[in-house]
Amino acid sequence: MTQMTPVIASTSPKAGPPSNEDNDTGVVVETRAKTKRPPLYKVMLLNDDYTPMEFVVHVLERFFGMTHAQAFEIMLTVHKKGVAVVGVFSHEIAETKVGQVMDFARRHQHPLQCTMEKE
Ligand code: TYC
Repeated sequence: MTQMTPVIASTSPKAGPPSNEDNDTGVVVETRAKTKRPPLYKVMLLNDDYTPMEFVVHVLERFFGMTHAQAFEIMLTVHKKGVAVVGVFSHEIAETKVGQVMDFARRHQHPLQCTMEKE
């Protein structure tokens, strides 16, 4: 779906696209394709009663490039509040991160849950 945005044209006509349309006011209106930034996705970690704190800290260091101090702080936020955003990414990167965390947790037999949500 391409949204066409009306723009008041400059007084000096210029060559080539975008297209000019004249209307009954004599005002020249240009239309151009509106560029949209791709949507971003929050990746979130959920608390549970069984995953060891050190494991969560390790996940945040390994898959989200956090320092030990940053990772420990975010882990404690999840532990106390139940959930925290650990990063914001494109759809493809967010899906990859969620998959990596879920796979790593499963391989270590921890119930840690990682989800994504449109920002
Ligand atoms: N609540 C867990 C515990 O007390 C620690 C934990 C923190 C688990 C963050 C998951 O996303 C999580 N061992």
